[in-house]
Amino acid sequence: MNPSRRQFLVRSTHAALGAAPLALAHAPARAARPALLAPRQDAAGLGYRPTVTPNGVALPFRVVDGVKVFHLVAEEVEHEFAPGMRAFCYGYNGRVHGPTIEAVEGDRVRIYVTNRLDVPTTTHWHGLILPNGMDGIGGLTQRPILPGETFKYEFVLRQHGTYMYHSHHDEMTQMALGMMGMFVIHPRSPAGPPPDRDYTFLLSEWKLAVGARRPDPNEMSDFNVLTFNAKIAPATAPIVARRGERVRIRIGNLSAMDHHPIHLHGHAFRVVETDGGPIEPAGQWPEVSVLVPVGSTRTIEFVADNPGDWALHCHMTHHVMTQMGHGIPNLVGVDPSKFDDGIAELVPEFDSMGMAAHGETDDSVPPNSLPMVGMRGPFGYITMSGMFTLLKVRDELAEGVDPGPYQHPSGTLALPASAEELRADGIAG
Ligand SMILES: [Cu+2]
Repeated sequence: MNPSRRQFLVRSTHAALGAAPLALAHAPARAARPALLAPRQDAAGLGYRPTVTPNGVALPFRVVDGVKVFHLVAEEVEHEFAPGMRAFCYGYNGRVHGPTIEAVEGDRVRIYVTNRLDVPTTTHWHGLILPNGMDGIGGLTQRPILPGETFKYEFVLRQHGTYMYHSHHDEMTQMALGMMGMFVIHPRSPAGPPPDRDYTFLLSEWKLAVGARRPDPNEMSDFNVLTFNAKIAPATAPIVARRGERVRIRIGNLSAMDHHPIHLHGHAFRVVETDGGPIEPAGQWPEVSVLVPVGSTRTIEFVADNPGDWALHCHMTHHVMTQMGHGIPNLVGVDPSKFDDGIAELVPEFDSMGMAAHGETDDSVPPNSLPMVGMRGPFGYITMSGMFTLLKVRDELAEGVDPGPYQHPSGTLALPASAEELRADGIAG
C-alpha cells in the first residue's frame, strides 16, 4: 500500500494558518487588539495553495485509505466579536464560525459531525452536488443528530470553488447563533497558476442587545452586529498583498436577512465565480462592489497594483456600525450639550447620542457592549465598525507581520488647502 494512504496527516501548517497574534495597525491605541494575520502558504505537501481565513483557521484532516477525514464538533462557544463584547454562541470545534474545510476536486471526504449541543442539529453542505441523503436537511434527508450522537457524511467532491456549510435544523436559531463555516474546493487540474493570495470571508449578522450575552434569533430586521468571519472592526484582521500580486477573495453570506454589497477601495476586480461555478472570462465584468446575496458566495480577483491601506467593507452604512444608538431621534444640526447637561443632573450616565456615538467614550458604554462606530486610525477616528477591514498593499512585505499604517509618498496625501493655493485657483475659501 502506498504509505501516504494510511498516513496520519494532521496538517500542522494547514491548522496553524493565521496562528500568530498581532496588534492591528488600525486598532484603538488604548489596547493592543490581538488578531490573526496569516502569511501566504505555499502548496508544498498539500497540492494546492491554501486559502487564508482571516481571524479563522482551516479544519485539520487525516487521510485514511485515500479518504480525507474531517471531524466537526457542534458545540456552544463563548465567542468574542471584539475585545469588550462576548456572547454565548453556537459554533464548531470551539470556534465561531466553524473552521474552513478545504479539499481538492475529486477528493472523497468523510466528515464526522458530533453534536455536543443540548438540541438536535444537522449539517448541510451548501452548494455541493452530492447524494441526496448526504444533504443534511433535518427531517427531509436525514433524522436530526441528537445531543451526544456523531453522524457520518461521506461523498466525492465533484466541483471546485467556494461553498459553505451550516446547520439545516432549527435554522433560524442555530444559524443566528453562528453555526456555519466555509468549504473551499481547489481545482484538480487548475487552468493556470493559483493567485498569489487567497482569502476567505463569511458574512453574517446578529442581534445582540446591549449588555446581553446571547444573540437573539427572533430578530427579523434590526441586526446590530455585522461581521466578517464573526468579527467586527477593529478586531477584523487586515489582509495583505505585495504590489503586483494577484489576489482572490472568496466571500460567502449566511446572514439571516441581508445581502451585502462588499466594496473594495483603490482597485477594480472581476467576479470570477459563484457557488454555481466559475464564470467564463467573457462573462466577467469589472466591479468595485460585489453584492453577495444571502445564501450565496461570490469570488473576486484582481491585481493589487495600488499601494496603500484600502478599506474593504459592506457599503450599507448601517452595516459598518455596531450596537448602540440606532433608536435615537434625528439630532443632525442639533447641539445636544445643554440638553445632556440638564438630563445629567437627573441621570448622570445619560448621553443623547446613544452613549458612544463617536466611540471616544468607551469607558462609558455598558458592560459587554461596544460603541456604535469607531477605531483609531493614523489620522484620527475611523467612523466605521462592523463589516470593515483593510487590504494593505505594499511594495515590500514581511509575511505574517502587520506592515503598520501606510506611509504616503510626498504629494499624495489630502491636506488643508493653503490661502495661496485657493487664490491661485480662484476658489473662494
Ligand atoms: Cu451589509
